Amino acid sequence: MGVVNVTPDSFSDGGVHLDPEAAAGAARRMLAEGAALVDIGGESTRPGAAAVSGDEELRRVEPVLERLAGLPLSIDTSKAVVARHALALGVELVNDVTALRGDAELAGVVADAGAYLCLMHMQGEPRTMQREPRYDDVVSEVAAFLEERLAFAVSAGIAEELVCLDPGIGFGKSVEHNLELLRRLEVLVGLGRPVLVGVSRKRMLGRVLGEPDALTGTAAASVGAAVTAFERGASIFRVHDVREHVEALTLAAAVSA
Ligand code: HH2
Repeated sequence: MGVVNVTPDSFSDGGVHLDPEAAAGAARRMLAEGAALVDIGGESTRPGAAAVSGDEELRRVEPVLERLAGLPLSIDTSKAVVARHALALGVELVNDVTALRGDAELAGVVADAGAYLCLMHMQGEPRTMQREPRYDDVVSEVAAFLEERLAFAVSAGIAEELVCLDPGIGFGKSVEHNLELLRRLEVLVGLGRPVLVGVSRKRMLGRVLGEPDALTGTAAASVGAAVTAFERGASIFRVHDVREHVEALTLAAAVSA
């Protein structure tokens, strides 16, 4: 899954893809490099990010989705109004970082469209989530949360076969919490749904490399993290550097096979 953020403030590509033509070009390039789909987002969820209105989010993403009609896309949104428009334009998957807790109408929109859905774990909300996140056992707490949100999605009429689960790397988690989730990813894989991991360029990578003030991580560190996640059963990788990940994961898959 390639990432294109149509935002001024995303942590890694903020401002780069604000022009719809540039955003569509980046998405096409990612598909040509081997991405199975591209995740289009109109609201940053980086730590400290401010929320945007549905109107503004739609204004950012709609011209991009129109230019990419017919291509495999997901929409990174928590808002029913944005998801509804995106699905009408042919988007196949709704990637909701609130796991259907942000907008009471979103579950119905996904169910009615028969769309794929990604449910992600987050402790707190983006503005404040990195202020001292706490868990007794991060892996079992994230697993219990995802299991509960999956049951909720199914009760709202979304087919279980259409749902993937995501530990939410960096969403209300310390570096050690993130590492523990990657280390014991099999517990989440054991929930029986495909596991998506989004660690690409995140600041924890820079911190592991010894830069306490890092705001992003490198492509090489991202690839390393993705390969370890693959080896523990992850099957969808949300990444900014598509070619590098496709090459590394093709190699890792060949070894596993
Ligand atoms: N991470 C980000 C955004 N959406 N969705 C899922 N399912 N999993 C993730 O880990 C995830 C996500 C944050 O990264 P990015 O989109 O690059 O930045 P920003 O939120 O600043 O736009």
